[in-house]
Amino acid sequence: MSGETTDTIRKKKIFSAVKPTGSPTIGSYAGALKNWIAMQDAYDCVYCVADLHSITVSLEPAVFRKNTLEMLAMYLALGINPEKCVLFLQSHVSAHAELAWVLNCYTQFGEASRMTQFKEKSKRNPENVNVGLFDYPVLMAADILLYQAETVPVGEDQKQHVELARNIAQRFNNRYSPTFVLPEPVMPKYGAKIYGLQNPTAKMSKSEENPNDCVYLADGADEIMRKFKAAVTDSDSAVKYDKTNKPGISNLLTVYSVFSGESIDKAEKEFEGKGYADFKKRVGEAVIEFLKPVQAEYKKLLADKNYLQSVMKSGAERAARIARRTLSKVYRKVGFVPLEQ
Ligand code: AQP
Repeated sequence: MSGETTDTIRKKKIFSAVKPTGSPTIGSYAGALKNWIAMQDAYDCVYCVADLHSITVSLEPAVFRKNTLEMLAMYLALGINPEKCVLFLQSHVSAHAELAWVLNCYTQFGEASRMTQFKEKSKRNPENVNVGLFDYPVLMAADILLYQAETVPVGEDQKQHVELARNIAQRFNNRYSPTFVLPEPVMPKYGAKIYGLQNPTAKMSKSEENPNDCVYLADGADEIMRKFKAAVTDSDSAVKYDKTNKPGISNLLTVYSVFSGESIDKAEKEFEGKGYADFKKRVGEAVIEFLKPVQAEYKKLLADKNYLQSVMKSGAERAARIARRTLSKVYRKVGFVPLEQ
């Protein structure tokens, strides 16, 4: 059933999104998308392509449009089913921007300034520290709260933002009366933070400048293998999970576990006595095997513009209906004068 389910046993609601600032990575899959797919049956899911969030960095319009459609096609190819969940583009539902403005007025400058991602991104890109970047977590709070999501599947880097959304919701509820459900972040056991292949102490990011640091879900098999073979490890030879002393190998073990479905303990046993070269090759193969059918489906979907349009249209209509209900409630509570119909 959809986001508007009336099942007698009410399913918990979840919301999540990925921004199309580039092609999705194995990190986005491990931290968020894998959970999205797993949660589709048991939860009432609302998923979106967070295009509004993307313009905090400067993007070429044609490239941005392409990224957005590719992201949608990748969601579908991975198995996000628009019959089971509400799937849409964020910019197609104006309530996101509208609620974000209201929530800005219930967010303290100090608490927004403490957001780690804002601090890190401002440092990395000092020539474009725009207000949108600062306000990003408030828009994310609006995304989540509009759908009354109880659970938000995210990677580790977004946990702080979900906690901020919860604080804003609580503040609003205390000021008026219960309006928003208080959301909780949920992270996967393995893969909540996948690190770069060249720098295994920093998060793998789709906008990373070094293309060898990052494996994209749309990368070809040869490219994937080349990147894994070149992954930074250490001078030891034991395939053991030890984040402090062996960050590269620990990261590769995590990737292997996410894509092969094997636990890290079992993987350690599997690679006992084998060298790093063998291990890296197996990690590459596991990712390639997993992605083969996904990429075939992705290519088909990308070529079917009419289908993508129909998914976007019905998703936007369904999302807007749910979002409008929450926004109307908020406007009423704040004291805006309603326009009589
Ligand atoms: N490396 C990662 N490991 C685990 N989870 C990750 N996520 C992203 N990278 C990793 C999770 O994927 C979801 C969507 O993220 P996003 O694209 O909306 O934002 P982000 O976290 O800022 O992703 P990037 O790749 O780092 O984007 P850029 O480079 O554009 O800033 C989130 O749940 C995130 O935790």
